[in-house]
Amino acid sequence: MRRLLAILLIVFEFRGEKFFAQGSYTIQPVEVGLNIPVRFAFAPDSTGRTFYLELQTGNVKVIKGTVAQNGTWLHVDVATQGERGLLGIAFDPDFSNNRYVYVYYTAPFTTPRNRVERYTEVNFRADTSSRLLLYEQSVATPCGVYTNHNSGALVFGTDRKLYISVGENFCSQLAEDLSDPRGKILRIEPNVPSPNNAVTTNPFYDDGDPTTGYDDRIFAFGLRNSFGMTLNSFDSTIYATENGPDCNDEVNRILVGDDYGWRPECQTGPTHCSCAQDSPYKPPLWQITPTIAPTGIVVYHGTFYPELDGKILFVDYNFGSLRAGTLTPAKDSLNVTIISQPGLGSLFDIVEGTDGYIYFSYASGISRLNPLSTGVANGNSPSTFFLRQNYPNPFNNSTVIEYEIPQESYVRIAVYDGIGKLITTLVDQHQPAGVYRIQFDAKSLSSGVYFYTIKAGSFTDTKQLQLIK
Ligand SMILES: [Ca+2]
Ligand SMILES: [Ca+2]
Repeated sequence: MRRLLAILLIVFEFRGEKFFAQGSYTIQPVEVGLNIPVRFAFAPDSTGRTFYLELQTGNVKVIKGTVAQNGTWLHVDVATQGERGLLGIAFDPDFSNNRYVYVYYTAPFTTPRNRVERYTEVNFRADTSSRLLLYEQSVATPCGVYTNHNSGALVFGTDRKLYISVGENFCSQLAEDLSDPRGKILRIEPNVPSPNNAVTTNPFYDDGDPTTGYDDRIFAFGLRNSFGMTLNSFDSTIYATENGPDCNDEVNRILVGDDYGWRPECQTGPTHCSCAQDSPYKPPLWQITPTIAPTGIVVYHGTFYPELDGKILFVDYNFGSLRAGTLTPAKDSLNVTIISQPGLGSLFDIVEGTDGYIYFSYASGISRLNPLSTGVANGNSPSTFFLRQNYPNPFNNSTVIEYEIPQESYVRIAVYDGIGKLITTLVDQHQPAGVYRIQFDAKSLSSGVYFYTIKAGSFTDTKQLQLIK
């Protein structure tokens, strides 16, 4: 009964959250039949490759466009118990020249070790002879040996240093212990081998040796398991998800030297959930109880989803939801709503593709969030309603339609064929004043004359477009 009550409580809390009002996103499968792609990343070069990590096989694999490539880019032997495995990937900021790729995984010793290694790509595979060990830490703790809370996120800062999220291996006392790297976000020099590769300006840097005095590699501390971490290129700051026990999951803005408050009294006991996570500790931007187990996180800066521009997007394991958070101007709080419930089970990672689309991974695949409409063309506030002639016109496959609305309006744009039959609805939502540009994809239509109509408030207009195949 107690268990049932707990489940009901979770459902109630979940239903109590607000969904976005302006329509719902559709989901487009990109790759299916994968084996727990726990994280993925787009190669920052012109090859159009997506790298993904198979959590439990230790394989790094590559998709080119939407075609899975044969073989593996890299294989590392991994421990697979609990949350162990292949956990993190990052490309060097100068990847197109130096071909460096970084991975985080649990190596299978008698007592396993979490590691960060760098590999150089040669002929589109990792050259295993190029291996450089950057971080290595046994999972043994003063509390015992546990299989969870390995974190494993890797991110480059705008300072071109490598940031590593390391969980406390289920030993809460380590998170506040400045002589241990666990329960921390570390910052290291990406080209110097382990262990004396701390950045000399780190807040607890003393002698450069992590085993004496402070662990010089610590950038921020007081964390339990910050599974997801991302660099927001607009404010040069790192944002991370944080997993509480049965309560107090968080999103944090990670600043140098800050203490995020995870400690033993928050772990168990009747009052553990009321254990303060705010001042004097660094308060979370957002927190939620009961646990959703937040995983991947990204700050969106593309144009395909104007309603999400600048928002912090994150996904979760327990409910498989995509959430979007809006930062307050002071950047001290996040207003979060669920924007999509794909129904694909647990979600692991969310990434903005080099093409500007939002992608996410689940236990057996990677999918794309389809835009509601495409981007606001510019920041000007138009003075009248206006529907422009599409361009190019005539067109082959795809054309762009631009329109202007001088005030917030309910906008509907639809395409009809020559006899007035509805072909598709391109926009159907409330939109703020602005200049908008949407793409009309006509790959599945045959050549001919079509019409597109806008209805915005009391304004209507129709124009003709010509498809030539
Ligand atoms: Ca030291
Ligand atoms: Ca906290």
